[in-house]
Amino acid sequence: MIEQYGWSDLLAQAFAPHARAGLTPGRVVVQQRNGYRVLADQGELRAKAAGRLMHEAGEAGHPVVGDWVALSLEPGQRSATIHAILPRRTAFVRRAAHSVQDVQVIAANIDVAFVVTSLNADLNPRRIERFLAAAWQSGARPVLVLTKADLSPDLDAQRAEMQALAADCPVVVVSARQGQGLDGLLAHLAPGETCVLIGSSGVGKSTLVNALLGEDRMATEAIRESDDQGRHTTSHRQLVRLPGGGLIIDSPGIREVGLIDAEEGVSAVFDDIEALVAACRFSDCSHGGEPGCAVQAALKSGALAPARWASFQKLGAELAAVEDKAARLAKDAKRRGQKSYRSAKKADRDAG
Ligand SMILES: Nc1nc2c(ncn2[C@@H]2O[C@H](COP(=O)(O)OP(=O)(O)OP(=O)(O)O)[C@@H](O)[C@H]2O)c(=O)[nH]1
Ligand SMILES: [Mg+2]
Ligand SMILES: [Zn+2]
Repeated sequence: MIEQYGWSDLLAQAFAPHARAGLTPGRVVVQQRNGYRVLADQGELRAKAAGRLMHEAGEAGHPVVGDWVALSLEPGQRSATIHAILPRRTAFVRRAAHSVQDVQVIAANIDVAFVVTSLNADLNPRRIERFLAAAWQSGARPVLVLTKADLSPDLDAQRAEMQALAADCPVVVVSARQGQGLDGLLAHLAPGETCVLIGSSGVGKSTLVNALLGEDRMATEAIRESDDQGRHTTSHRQLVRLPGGGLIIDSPGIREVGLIDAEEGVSAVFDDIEALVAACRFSDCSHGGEPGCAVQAALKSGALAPARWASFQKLGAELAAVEDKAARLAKDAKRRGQKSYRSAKKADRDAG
């Protein structure tokens, strides 16, 4: 059963100490205010996090949808207690509402982040850029998804504008209503991989999940006619399995503000690796074989999984690229601003 939800040999390795302690592996599929639903070999179970887990950890240490967890089962009942969370391979994070320092993890162990925006209204490039940067930051592969193609005033122009903005990230155009573009979307998600839908309320995330499922399992609601805003119809995150074997997480609409900045995002997900890096003998250690390298030592002892180290390094490179691009865009904008200022002055002079 859990194999269908992305369980792997690597996870089984990480789980070994919990298995020895008599715990059962499961994946969090629903997160609600009053508890969780977890998919285990025994089926879908209601679960609560152990008090210790909720108290010791900051908010980033609470279980979230997509997490692999260690469970104790109540005999005879369909309920369980979550005792531990396996290290997250990737995580989509944002700043917690109540605190500047604390981060909230939106979803964990995601392979693909679908950044969703709709073509029925004016596109908001700044917003989409922030969503994309947050998606890069999560460690997942971002894909920009343009929904409601059937309502687009000028599909080719909108697509070109978005492709320019998304740079190397793929852009997919869909219409859930007309069943158009769904195969192209699914091409980005291999069986056993997990994706999350991220975007504002009302862009059509739940409608898209229903179209991919071939049934109306998620609640959807019309957007307000006055201002095209969604109504925050989806209230909790939920992971479901698609007919093709991919896993998809529908989530409530989120605003792009408060998406964490790059450095904090990495820290939230890879704090264990950052602690290792800080423990290397040389502060400029390249972790490539210098004496006293804590990273190499952890890799050798098995305390740090090679895959996790690789994804940390990959994330660093991608973040640098996103930051470069942001700096370039800012510079371009400034140059354009100056040019138009200059040409405006010239026009003034010419007129005068
Ligand atoms: N014409 C058209 N309408 C669509 C399409 N996809 C979604 N919609 C409509 O857009 C509205 C909002 O869709 P939802 O799926 O509820 O949006 P959501 O992103 O899940 O919104 P939240 O749950 O609030 O975050 C609904 O009325 C849908 O019928 C589409 O491809 N074409
Ligand atoms: Mg929804
Ligand atoms: Zn080192």
